[in-house]
Amino acid sequence: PQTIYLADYTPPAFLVEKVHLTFRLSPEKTRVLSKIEFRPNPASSSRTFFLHGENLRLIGAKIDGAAITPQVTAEGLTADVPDAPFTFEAEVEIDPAGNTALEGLYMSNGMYCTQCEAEGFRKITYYPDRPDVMSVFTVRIEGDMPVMLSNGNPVAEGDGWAEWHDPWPKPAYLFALVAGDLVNHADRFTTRSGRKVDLNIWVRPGDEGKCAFGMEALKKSMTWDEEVYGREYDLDLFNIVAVDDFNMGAMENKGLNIFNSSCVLASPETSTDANFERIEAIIAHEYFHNWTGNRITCRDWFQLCLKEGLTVYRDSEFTADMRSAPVKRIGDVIALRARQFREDNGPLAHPVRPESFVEINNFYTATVYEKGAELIGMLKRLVGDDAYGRALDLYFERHDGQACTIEDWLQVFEDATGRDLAQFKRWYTQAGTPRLRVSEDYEGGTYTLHFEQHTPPTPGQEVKDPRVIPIAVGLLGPNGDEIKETQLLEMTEARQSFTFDGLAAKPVPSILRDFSAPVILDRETSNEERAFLLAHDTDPFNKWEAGRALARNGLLAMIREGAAPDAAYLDAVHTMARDETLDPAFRALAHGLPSEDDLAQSLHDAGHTPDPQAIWEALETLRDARAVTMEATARALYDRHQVTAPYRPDPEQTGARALANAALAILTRRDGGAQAQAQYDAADNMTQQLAGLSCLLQAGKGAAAVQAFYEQWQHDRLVIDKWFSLQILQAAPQDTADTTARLTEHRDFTIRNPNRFRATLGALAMSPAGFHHASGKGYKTLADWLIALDPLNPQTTARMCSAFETWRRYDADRRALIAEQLDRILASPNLSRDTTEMVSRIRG
Ligand code: HT7
Ligand code: ZN
Repeated sequence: PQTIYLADYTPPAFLVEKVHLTFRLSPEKTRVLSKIEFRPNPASSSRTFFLHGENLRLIGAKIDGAAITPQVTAEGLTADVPDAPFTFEAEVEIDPAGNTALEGLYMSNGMYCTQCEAEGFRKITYYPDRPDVMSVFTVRIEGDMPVMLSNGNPVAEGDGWAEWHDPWPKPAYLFALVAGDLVNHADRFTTRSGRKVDLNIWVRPGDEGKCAFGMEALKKSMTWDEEVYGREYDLDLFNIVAVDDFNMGAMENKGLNIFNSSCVLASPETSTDANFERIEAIIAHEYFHNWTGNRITCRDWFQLCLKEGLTVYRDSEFTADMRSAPVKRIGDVIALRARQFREDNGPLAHPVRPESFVEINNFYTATVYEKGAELIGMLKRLVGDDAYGRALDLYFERHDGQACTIEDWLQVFEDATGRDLAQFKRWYTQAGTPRLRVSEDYEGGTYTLHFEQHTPPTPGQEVKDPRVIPIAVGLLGPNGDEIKETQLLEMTEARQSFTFDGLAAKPVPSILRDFSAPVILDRETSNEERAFLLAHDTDPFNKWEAGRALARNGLLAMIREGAAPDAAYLDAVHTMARDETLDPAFRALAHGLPSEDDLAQSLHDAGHTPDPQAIWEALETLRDARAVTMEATARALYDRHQVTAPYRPDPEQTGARALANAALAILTRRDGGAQAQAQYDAADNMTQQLAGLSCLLQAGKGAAAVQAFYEQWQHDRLVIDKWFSLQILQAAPQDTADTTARLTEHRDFTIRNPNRFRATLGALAMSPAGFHHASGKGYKTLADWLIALDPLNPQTTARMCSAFETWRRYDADRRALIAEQLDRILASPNLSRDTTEMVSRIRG
């Protein structure tokens, strides 16, 4: 397959003024008629006319009304065209019902729906399918569907047809069409300048009772973007549609967002607190794209982080404002380390702005999204809040309606602040997580922190230059008081020292507060100091981090040396649990232990070969020891934090339930599941019911509840996804692969629905001890199913191959078993470009 390089970018030869599309819908033979007004691009010297197009049956084409016979290949068409504005027309036939890849126009439960990002529009008709070609779309839909939607505003409708017009020029990846038997949950929003906007969430009949939360989230997002970024909505209508078969979470098509139903439908009985929070964040994310992505889009797909990093950053700010900022930050860092640090550390490492790709769908990664968002957070820290506001205003003013690059983005910051960002740009171009070694000395009242940065090699990038790293530091006195408030140190050299004068005693440093940069801090320190920071640090992130480090160190000693559970950790976590001045949500987070994958990476970093079974056993031993120490406290916490008010997915109730459920997990190790059964039986919401079921499975007492749960919820596909996942996640390591295989034979398992596939095979991949079981059956089960899925849905297959990305950490036997499966996948006939690229990169 062909590799595409950023360095090869050239502007489009032709621009599109207007496009008119007519869809004659039919499940297997939809006709798409296009009329496209082209003009030569003055910024291009090329006059080669090429339109992308894949899997299209060309019926006919015309230029300025005269029939032509273009040259057609598997990638698109070329034709001779005038060196002046002209109209191109084409009629093509496509097969939505046969489209299992869920890109382009496809069918989901009898409903037509599209997914065009990144390069799906070329599966609908011939078009310059690149984000720097922006045009005004008019769309006519003909069919016998009760509801037929497209972007923008409805202009006319009749019996069996509807016409839509979107006044905002957009790239083809933001095109959308939906047609089906849908019902809407409607509302209205008035923008601050007085525009009245109709809001709808369109769902399958029966789901209308699960839309209210999403609608509130949408209105909150619209208000927040006005208040915080001064951005108003720009159409009279905003539609959201829920779709069951969808490759990712949601899509920000102009005025017609399409959502995976799992990311919009919510009710207390069927959704957990975590689901509610995620739905709120995704609705916000897609809405915020209207400005950061749609009004200002990307010049090419290498610039994906321009819209995704910024929009993730904006949605995390939104959640921090709506809920608890520290809890959001800690959750984000847990996710960043679990997904992005893992990626940066392995064969799939790539810069936030990659320089080449084979299949762009493989670059919708944690690095582009989450590290991309961290870069925005660092920029804001470096320039300050006011300057950030000025830079964003300038960005919107200067680039509205344009397709931009990271250079444009950084230029705006340079112009708004006068700062030179040449060094900062390395964050976009260099892959890998910098490691920051810290040492200290104290003499005559002066305390010095010495830092040394180093970024290990990543594929294709052996040597890295030093980056600018914003390091937020505070100092605590020996009695625990804060003696120096947080200040931002700007590290620009490979090695750099910073001094603090006038100190009466050697302080305890709190370094990288609020996780001020996405780096790994290497600092030799004692458990006493970690316990001290856990007790006294005023920075919530570093307080949590201290507890996490204490737990990790104790676990590593258990795994490596067979040590007993660390008394300092048990004591500290117990004290913290009883501290009623602390937010319950924070305490629940502080009860979480490092993940199996996190421990495997720590062992690998320290030069040890991780044994997944030993890691799992150490965690179990520590949890058992904690249950002995904390039994009475867990009982008290459980009782004190029961929510008696009617269910609300707000931060207060969510925090209380999280802490009570953390206590329940502890209690279950002492009472054999009695309390969990009582909670399961009494639960009137999914958060409580699922926590009860999870504890029962953990205790080996889940059989009856698993059956009852299925019978209660078999009509609800999103709840049944949870049922599939939980049984796999809670299986003992030796049973994980067999449980997965058994569930793939269940009548409700289907390879065609990405949510169900991920709920099942994704759960296997997310259970390290089971997935890496020495027998190799975890690897084989996953590989079998990836091979089966690839011909149907390459995008989801390729994404799920990342389960194997850490394979070089493991022992020779496991490496051989994994290599065998990777080679087997690679040898599959007609393997997709997506999966070929991913597996080849992983295999190395
Ligand atoms: N911009 C979207 C990314 C996307 C996508 C979404 C759904 C299905 C396939 C997709 N390919 C790329 C989602 C977002 O970041 O908001
Ligand atoms: Zn996005």
